[in-house]
Amino acid sequence: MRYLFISDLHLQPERPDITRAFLHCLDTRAREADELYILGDFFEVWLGDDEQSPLANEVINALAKLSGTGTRIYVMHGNRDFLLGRRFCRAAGCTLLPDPHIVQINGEQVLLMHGDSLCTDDLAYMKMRRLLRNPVSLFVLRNLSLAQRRKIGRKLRNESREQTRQKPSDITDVNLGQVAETMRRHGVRTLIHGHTHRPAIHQLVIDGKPAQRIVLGDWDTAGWCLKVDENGYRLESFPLT
Ligand code: LP5
Repeated sequence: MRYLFISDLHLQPERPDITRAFLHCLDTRAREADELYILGDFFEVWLGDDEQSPLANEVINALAKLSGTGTRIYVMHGNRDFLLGRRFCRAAGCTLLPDPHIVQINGEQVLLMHGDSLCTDDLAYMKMRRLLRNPVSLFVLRNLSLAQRRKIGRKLRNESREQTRQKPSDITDVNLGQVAETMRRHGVRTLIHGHTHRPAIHQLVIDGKPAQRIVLGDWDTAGWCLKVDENGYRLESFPLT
């Protein structure tokens, strides 16, 4: 089996270069894979499946085309697109995964996450996450008008941009104790996540045994993907052109 993992593309009309690179990736790398996993922050901001846009339609059509060729597509929510829902997935031919989710790869249980829930030192973010992601808030948010969601979404992005600039970089990274505890709880030796925009393969020792944390890269100055096959894990970057 061949797997392809990507995350943090932040697709948006203002960055057609990223959309082009993604569509090219679907036609090449993803077509060679049996399964494609998109681990959150696929879109810069997703306000709900009722938001029609040329970009969303283009992406949905491209995913549906890929899924028609036999590649299974899985999508997980990120902190920017947690309102992405069933209507999108039905149209795009993909399956929405819970966060966290365990997948069997090469006979091993592998834990998949977006990664934001591991940033437990970022107390202001954790508070905001709890507030936005509880079932009552989600119900209320989904039932606001699109204009209201746009207004709140803009406010949150601006506030977040401002605050993130001022946070020390260790605060916005994962908490390593939380990583170990999460991997222990799920009984896994491999964790794949995005969110932090710090692509790397970290070799760990948890309870005296080897483990690894693979961090996917964000698509900004380059594109990033993780290829997995019977030979192991390869984190690759490529130009956006
Ligand atoms: O996204 P990124 O990586 O830049 O920053 C994240 C954290 N920020 C966020 C916010 C998102 O960027 C914007 C959310 C858009 C959601 C759109 C859909 C829902 C819209 C609602 C529709 C009704 O996730 C950032 C982390 C960073 O990752 C690293 O982990 O630090 O967290 C923050 O910056 C949070 C601030 O510290 C706290 C913000 C308080 C905001 C108060 C605004 C009040 C307005 C609310 C109105 C309801």
